[in-house]
Amino acid sequence: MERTFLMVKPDGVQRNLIGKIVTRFEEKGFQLVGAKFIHVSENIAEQHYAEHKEKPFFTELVDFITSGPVFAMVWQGEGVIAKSRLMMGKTDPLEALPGTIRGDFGVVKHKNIIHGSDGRESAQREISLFFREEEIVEYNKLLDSWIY
Ligand code: DGI
Repeated sequence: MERTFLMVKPDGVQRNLIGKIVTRFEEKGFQLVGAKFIHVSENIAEQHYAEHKEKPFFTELVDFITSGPVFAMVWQGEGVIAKSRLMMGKTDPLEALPGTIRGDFGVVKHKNIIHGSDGRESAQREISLFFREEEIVEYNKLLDSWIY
């Protein structure tokens, strides 16, 4: 089953949005298979944002994601990578549609509440950057027979 990496960023944590965000993905029918509340180290932050290394806002990105605790998660489900990107909304919260997480809760690009992998390759890379294999929990949910 497909998996993705989602993370409530420091602004989402400070604004008490962890519960609401988790609820959206639970209610959609996706399954939480990994979670941890952590302070991201500078080293992990730089690896996580490696594709933005040349961008002028790279230092800002690393400073922000290391500025406070984050809630890192692995979610599983059919089409979870693309669907969670839709549920997050566009990068710029002012462009993100109402009903999306960024559209409902964010205002500026550099404080956009949530991160989510943008494809299969990045999902795999990000999951293994933040989680060890044994930290991913495999389990059956009875409800799945009413979702699939
Ligand atoms: O995958 P996304 O998070 O939607 O967006 P992305 O991979 O293009 O950018 C990663 C993060 O970088 C994004 O969530 C917010 C931040 N960002 C993107 N563009 C800018 C930016 N931050 C600043 N300060 N300025 C930008 O232009």
